[in-house]
Amino acid sequence: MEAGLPANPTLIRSNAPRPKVGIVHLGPGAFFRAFGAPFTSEAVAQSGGDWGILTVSLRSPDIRDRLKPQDCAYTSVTLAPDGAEYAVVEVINDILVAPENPPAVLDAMADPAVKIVSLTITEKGYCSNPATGGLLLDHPDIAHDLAHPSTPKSAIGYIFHALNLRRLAGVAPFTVLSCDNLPNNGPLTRAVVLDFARAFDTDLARWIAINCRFPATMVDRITPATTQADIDALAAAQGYVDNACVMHEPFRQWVITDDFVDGERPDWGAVGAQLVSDVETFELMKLRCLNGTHSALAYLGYLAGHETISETVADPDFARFIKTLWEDEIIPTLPQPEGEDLNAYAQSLLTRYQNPAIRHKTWQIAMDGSQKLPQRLLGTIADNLDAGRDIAGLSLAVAGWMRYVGGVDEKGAPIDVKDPLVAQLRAAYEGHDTPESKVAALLAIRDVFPADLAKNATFRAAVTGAFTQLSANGARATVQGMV
Ligand code: CS2
Repeated sequence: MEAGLPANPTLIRSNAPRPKVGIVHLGPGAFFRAFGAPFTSEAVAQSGGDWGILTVSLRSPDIRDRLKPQDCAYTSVTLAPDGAEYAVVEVINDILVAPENPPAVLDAMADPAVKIVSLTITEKGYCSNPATGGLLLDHPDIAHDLAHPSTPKSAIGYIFHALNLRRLAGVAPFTVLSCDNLPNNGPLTRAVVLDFARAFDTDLARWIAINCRFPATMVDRITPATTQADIDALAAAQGYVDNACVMHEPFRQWVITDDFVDGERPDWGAVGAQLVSDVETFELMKLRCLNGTHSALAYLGYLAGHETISETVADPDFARFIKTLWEDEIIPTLPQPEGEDLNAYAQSLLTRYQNPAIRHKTWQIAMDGSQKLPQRLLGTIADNLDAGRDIAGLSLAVAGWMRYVGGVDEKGAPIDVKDPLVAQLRAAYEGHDTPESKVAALLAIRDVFPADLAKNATFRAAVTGAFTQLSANGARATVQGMV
């Protein structure tokens, strides 16, 4: 090494020509950098097109501060059980931090060259009622955005006001592409944008309803949050520091409804995305099989003292538990997605969970449970109740969530519960003494549990029974008892 040079220089972007910006992406977190951005970068390499990405952080400057010094290049690290592969992704042209200059973000979204606004803003970013999907008009950010067209805060406010600017300028709308784990994420996004629009200007609502497109997607790649240890490991392996690197599993699957404004989109199909006419069956399969068992493992695994998913499923009782969930309670509720074998799909999920190179924390997946439970567990339970099928395992997962949001683990240590409803959940839990009354208070939260389900006697009994056992015997023994 030459004297004076740092041991590990920072990643430097190549001089490759940059496609012009055609996509504005809201939410530059690890999942987007591990999934949508590489797909787009590969599609451009394969088929060309002006599909450079301008990404926007709606809240914190952290990712901008990591990406900008590297000219928005970063490393996507594929972690297989037998080793890692590294690819530098250079498809992000710039990154903005919305609260620093909201009008600049609106201008970028209103640019006629932008054809797609894509989103990875997590479930809570839609400001919708998790149980019903409708826009929360009294959400503070939504109330703010209805009153302040040029300085929005929420993704929905940005989308609406940018569409307004485009209509005023006589420019066609962009396609809004939701890439979050919500059922029917396209129609859901359309519904909340239209709820917002109707509260602002019904004429504009009509224009959006007719001209804008909101394709649904199913997105899948396990991507734990990047840690400093990951950054250090990359530096040791590759000889450069990349503060914006992302770690993910080899598997990826993207199913998209092929419904874009003027048909304009990158050639994602050329690099493995499935462009279909109906995403719903794929989305249900993924939300219920993967995210449903992920949440079950997150709450019960955390309570049992497991730090990661791979650690949790290394415990044979937990592995058996989720296999039973798939076989008896999840797969029987699913319609058949074209070209998928549901039993093989579930089997491959277990293999993916077992990947020891992926350190996906139970605590990370446990986050925002109030926003996740309805589509991951409760819909499946409701379908089973209608069909007279078993709900014991899924009810144990719901009871695990209830114990978890109580905020104290099985050793008496506090749990750092992250959830937009944390205060309400904690109050329901702490305001009651017996398992029955705690469960009843949590079931009464209408943002999470639809009234019909909460009133169902079979469901109430199953959750109360599971919660009582969890409180008395702990998660390990309860899971063991169930299998
Ligand atoms: C996880 C998902 O954090 C979570 O809630 O269940 O992020 C999951 O890893 C992805 O949906 C996999 O595609």
